[in-house]
Amino acid sequence: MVGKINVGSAEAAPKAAAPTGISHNFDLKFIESPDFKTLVFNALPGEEGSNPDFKVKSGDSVTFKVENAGISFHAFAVVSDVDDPTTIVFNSAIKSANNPMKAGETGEVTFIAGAPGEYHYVCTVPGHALLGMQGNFIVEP
Ligand SMILES: [Cu+2]
Repeated sequence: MVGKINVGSAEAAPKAAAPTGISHNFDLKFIESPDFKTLVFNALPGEEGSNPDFKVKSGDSVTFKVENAGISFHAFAVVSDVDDPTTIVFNSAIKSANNPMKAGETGEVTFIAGAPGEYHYVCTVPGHALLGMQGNFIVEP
């Protein structure tokens, strides 16, 4: 086998831009399918508005307003690894898996989008992102 190993001078990791002064307001609702097998944001899969993509620029101010319109407990954050709800970035959490939002509660968080990359917003209660409570949060340079 022939391979190539790159050593040193790797591309620098992306860095956060300076604040841009631009603000975004995003609204989300936690909802559940009647059989509770599907947990999503805003609308069931295939319906309009289900798990929307959000795209911002590094340095933008982002506010998420989130409503727990379900019957279960939920919590919110932007994460770097969609399979690991503990990989929270940008101080973006609303409540937590240990202290989640109850049914009918609302919450909001404002943060500055950091280093460019492809992130995900999820429910941070273990297992909920895997059942569908996840969407793309893209930070552009
Ligand atoms: Cu949840």
